[in-house]
Amino acid sequence: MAIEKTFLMVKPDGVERQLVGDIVDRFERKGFTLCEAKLMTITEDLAKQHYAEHSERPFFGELVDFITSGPVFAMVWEGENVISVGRLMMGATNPLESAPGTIRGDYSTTVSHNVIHGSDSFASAQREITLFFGEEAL
Ligand code: RTP
Ligand code: MG
Repeated sequence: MAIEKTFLMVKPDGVERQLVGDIVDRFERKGFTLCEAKLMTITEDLAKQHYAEHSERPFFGELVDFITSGPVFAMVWEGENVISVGRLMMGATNPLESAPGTIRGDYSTTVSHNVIHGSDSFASAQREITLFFGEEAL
């Protein structure tokens, strides 16, 4: 049994559309445990660090502008295989592949405004939890 932690974040479009409660509810009903949460506005510097792996991609500027455009709801969740199961619950990045029943599949039609972020690996989870909540949240 792999009990692990992941970093999840409702993006500015999801906060604006008042989807925070629904998203928290989905993860609680699944059986995961909320460990940390805060409503915050991401600085340009934090956005660039968070999405550093995409810094050479053509959409990087738009991505940083979007994620800093309004408050996000940052969270740490714990549970069995929560990193990969959380990604399944989010749905695919490509809106043509995000299935109904997933968060993106239910609430988003575009790749840019896609409601939620989730760590994509153990290493990403460790890095992102530390970046947003400090090492003590690991
Ligand atoms: P995220 O990091 O936000 O959880 O999303 P993800 O893992 O599903 O996707 P990733 O490949 O990490 O991309 C990060 C975010 O960049 C935007 N994106 N735009 N225009 C494009 O082709 C494109 N590709 C990716 C998306 O908003 C994606 O969530
Ligand atoms: Mg990603």
